Amino acid sequence: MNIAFGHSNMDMDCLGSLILVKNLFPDYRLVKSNLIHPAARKLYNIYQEYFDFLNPDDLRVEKIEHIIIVDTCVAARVKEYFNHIKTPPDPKIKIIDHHNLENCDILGAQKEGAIYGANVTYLGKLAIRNKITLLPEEATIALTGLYADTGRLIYENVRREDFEVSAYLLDMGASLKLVKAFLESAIEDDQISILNQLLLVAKTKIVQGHALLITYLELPDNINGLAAVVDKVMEVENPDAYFAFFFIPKKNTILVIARSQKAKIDLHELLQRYGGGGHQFAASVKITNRDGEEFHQEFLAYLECSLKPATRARDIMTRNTYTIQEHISLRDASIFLEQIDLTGVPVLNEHGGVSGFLSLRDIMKGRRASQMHAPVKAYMTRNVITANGNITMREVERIFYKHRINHIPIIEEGKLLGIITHGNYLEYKKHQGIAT
Ligand SMILES: [Mn+2]
Repeated sequence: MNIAFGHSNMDMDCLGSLILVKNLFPDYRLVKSNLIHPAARKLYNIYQEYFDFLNPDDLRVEKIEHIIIVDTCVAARVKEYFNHIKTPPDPKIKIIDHHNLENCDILGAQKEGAIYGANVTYLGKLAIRNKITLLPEEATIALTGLYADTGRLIYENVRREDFEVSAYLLDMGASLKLVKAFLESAIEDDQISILNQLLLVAKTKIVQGHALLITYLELPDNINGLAAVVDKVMEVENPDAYFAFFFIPKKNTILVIARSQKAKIDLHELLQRYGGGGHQFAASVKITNRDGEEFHQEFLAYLECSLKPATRARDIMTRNTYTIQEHISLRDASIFLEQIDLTGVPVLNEHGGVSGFLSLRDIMKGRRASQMHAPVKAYMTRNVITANGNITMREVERIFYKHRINHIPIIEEGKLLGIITHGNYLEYKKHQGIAT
């Protein structure tokens, strides 16, 4: 007999991969894990008949010849299956995984895969190549897995192949409405009550220029799905980072769940000090035998001294910015802007102070009025919105949005220090994280 399985605690990408294995390798039976990830339960419950799963227990009486393992290459994550497989004979093992296969510790296995956003993508590419036709239900299962692992095709791990396979799955009849329904974490009544309480007690604290959201809540008992509630609060409040403290006196435990969307706030690194961890943008830690309020205060003090300072306007601005004098003609100014390939420049008066801003839009006005000989002074925008080099990126964003401008001259002590363009801002944003 030949079998295929994914990792223990099967998630959506794992289920999506298995449904493709079933189509690609029809002489393999799928084996289910005894554990299904909470986020994947709805998908699993509705579609279980399409997998026709064996239980690990069923393997005891079988002679296993070939095994395909999907979505992991780590022995500890497939231990539950091997506990039920008789040896000898030693089965031939093939691993199909989208993680770094150098970390593989399953000995003697044949390995294949590629670093794509989802494991579904690698198998989907095989399905395209082999002209496999899927049932619409199977395509929906696979696309749910692909979307789950790629954050709906927006995480940093996404490759063009993820889009290609998404298109193939849509062609096979995948329903985006159903995919959306499976991805949305159903929030239960007790989670909604916690969500309301968190929003009520939430406080924003500026630490090293970062806007941190802090909540502290005492709970009578453990509640499932707190992480999903924290994600919702993050979505609503949109802070740079969020630290949620839950104190459960009955259990003598404190749970800290943290989310970040800034590269400078590395949560894994921050929470390691207390024995926690996770990822750069999502991490948690459980503390026992400490008073909740006391630990909460200690942790805030720890943040004050361990957070790296936020990026400021002066860190990302363009220095040595071009300027023009207010007395030159619009015609000369227009030629100058063309030469330096910019859409606007600060205008300086005879004392070297910024007296206005001249953009292509201002020049257009002069051109329409046949006033190209007029001095810049006559058509420039006065009352320029400027800022100090100390402002945070959040403030930069707010100024761009509120005043609908494309440039912010950065001025200190009356002197022009540099300028922030949309380009500078977008370059900064490109290197930040996506909070999930
Ligand atoms: Mn995966």
